[in-house]
Amino acid sequence: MSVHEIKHPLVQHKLGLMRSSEKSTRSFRQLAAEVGCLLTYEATKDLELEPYTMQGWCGEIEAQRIKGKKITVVPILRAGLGMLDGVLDLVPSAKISVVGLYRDEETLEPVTYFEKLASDIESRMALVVDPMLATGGSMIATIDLLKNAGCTSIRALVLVAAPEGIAKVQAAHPDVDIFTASVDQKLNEQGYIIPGLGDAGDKIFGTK
Ligand code: U5P
Repeated sequence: MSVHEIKHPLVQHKLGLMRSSEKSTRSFRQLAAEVGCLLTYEATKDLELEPYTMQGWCGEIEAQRIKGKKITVVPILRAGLGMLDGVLDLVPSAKISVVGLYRDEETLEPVTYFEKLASDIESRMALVVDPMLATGGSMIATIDLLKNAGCTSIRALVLVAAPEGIAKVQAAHPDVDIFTASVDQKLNEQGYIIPGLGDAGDKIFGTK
């Protein structure tokens, strides 16, 4: 497994804007979708293609299309919804598998309260989206759930990741690649990423 820290200037510029304590809900939400879109571009660059023929303007031509079943995007409720529109901008016919987890504020352990997965999950690539990979608990629980349902191809897309969370996901699921705009310094005692973005869910939904 590997961690892909996307150094593209657009990604770094947009992430920098998101870190400002001055950002409005509207602007933070828009940037979360935009960075989500750019991470999707990177995370899908090795999708397998297959040739097919069709009628073009000058007769029969050969073109390429993505092979296999459509991707499923897996937003982890609720913050993951903030990246969903950006991902769908690039893969508009993806199926959406929603997973609801909350973090127990005492134990920091994830608790599943909602799960509705796309059909034929075993033959789809899953792009799990959550703005923050902090302790890694939510991501590991979601990957566990997807694997239990038969999914074998999983990638994680997170705006910001903490080294502690990356190490945990790597240990639990070495086959899952992580795509992120930044590997930040560390977690604080409350499980927040430093410098991070603060509470991404609150910022996306304007609940603070
Ligand atoms: N979270 C934040 N900001 C942080 C750390 C965590 O918003 O600095 C939230 C995210 O909403 C994410 C969840 O969904 O906690 C991930 O936490 P964890 O399970 O990786 O610890």
